[in-house]
Amino acid sequence: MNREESTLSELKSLALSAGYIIVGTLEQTRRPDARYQIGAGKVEELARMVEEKGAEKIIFDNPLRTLQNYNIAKATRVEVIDRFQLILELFRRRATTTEAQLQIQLAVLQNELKHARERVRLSKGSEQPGFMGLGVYEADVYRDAIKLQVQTIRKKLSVIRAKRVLQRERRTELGFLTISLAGYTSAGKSTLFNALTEETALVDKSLFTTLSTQTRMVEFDNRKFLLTDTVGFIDRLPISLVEAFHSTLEETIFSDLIVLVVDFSDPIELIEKKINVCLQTIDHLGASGIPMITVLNKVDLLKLEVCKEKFESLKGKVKNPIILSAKCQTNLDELRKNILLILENFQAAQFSIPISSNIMPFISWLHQKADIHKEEFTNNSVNVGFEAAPSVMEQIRRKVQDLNGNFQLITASK
Ligand SMILES: Nc1nc2c(ncn2[C@@H]2O[C@H](COP(=O)(O)OP(=O)(O)OP(=O)(O)O)[C@@H](O)[C@H]2O)c(=O)[nH]1
Ligand SMILES: [Mg+2]
Repeated sequence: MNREESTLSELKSLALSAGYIIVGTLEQTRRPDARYQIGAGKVEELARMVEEKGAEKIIFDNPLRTLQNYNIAKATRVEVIDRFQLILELFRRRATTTEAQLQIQLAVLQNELKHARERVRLSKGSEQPGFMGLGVYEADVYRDAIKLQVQTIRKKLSVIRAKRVLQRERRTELGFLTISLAGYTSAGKSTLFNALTEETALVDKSLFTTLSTQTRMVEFDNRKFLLTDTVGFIDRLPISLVEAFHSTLEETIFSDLIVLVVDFSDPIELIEKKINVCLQTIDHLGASGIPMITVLNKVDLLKLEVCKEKFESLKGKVKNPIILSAKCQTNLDELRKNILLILENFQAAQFSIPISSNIMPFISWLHQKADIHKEEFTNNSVNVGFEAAPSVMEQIRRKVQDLNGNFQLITASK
């Protein structure tokens, strides 16, 4: 499967997940045309195809500029959207929580703001599908109206976010270590979440089934942990959507262990591509220092030989790989054992450092690397109690020393 095939097949899955019926596909490999994105001859072919098949919408894999969108709609007489708009539509359909709904509205409005001026200009006196109704606005009035809505949504989101931070702090105070399931959309995160928690989170073959996080207690070997199911990652997720979903995705940053779920039944090149997307997203969220286990899921779909071959080519490229099937619940014990191995190695420590201008960057860095149980600011010092993986403990000790603090290792974790 080459890059084009895999992106087109992903676009198809996205369209199906959003409820579309696909009546035809058209491909072209060339430098993007300024006017139509595709070539002028190809647009004619597209227009004929739309008419013959009775298509009601065209979905482009490449991002479209406003003018290109307008020109194609004019030539084909149907509405045109691109991959980003499709993802937004899909998210909008799926959003069930208030937070997810607000996050999507924010992403939609931010996108609209970017294109507002040109969309208003193009829609003056036009009856183009997708551009209708905007002609009554002056561009500035329209932009101001959107900006106001953005502000209102941001305010509402910050209230929800504060609640989420509070919940997280409570959980930390209780002293539970947290594990989050991360991974490409449809990798099987919710299926694994259900298998480990005996919950019934929604599982579906379509993309972006989960758009809000949920956390449950799990118990392995008499130790309790908190397990979080999260929203999936996807290639070329527009930055405005990542930003809008930041507080949901942020749950990943504040965990002690990331279980990266991978669909092992995909072709090997696609597996590697998706893993890269996930690692980049995790890095972008500031969570790359957190210990990781890589679950190679859906092994029930593979023959033993193929499984061995794929495992060989991934070995060394992924952290702590474990092959399993979340659906058939095979090899889950191996996963539990590995989770315990990593989390039981956590060590507890405390330090006290004199207040100086350098401590805030250090404290916010520490929040990403360690599980903080106590944080106390006095007149002239800050006292912190925390747990961290042995690999970061040494870094923390050195930084504390550099800041003229007192560092004390308490015990290996419970
Ligand atoms: N054969 C097989 N299918 C699986 C396995 N795990 C998950 N699936 C299927 O893969 C699809 C996606 O599963 P989900 O658990 O919804 O995936 P997700 O990662 O939570 O997806 P999003 O929430 O959409 O990001 C569903 O059709 C599951 O039944 C497995 O181990 N084997
Ligand atoms: Mg899910």
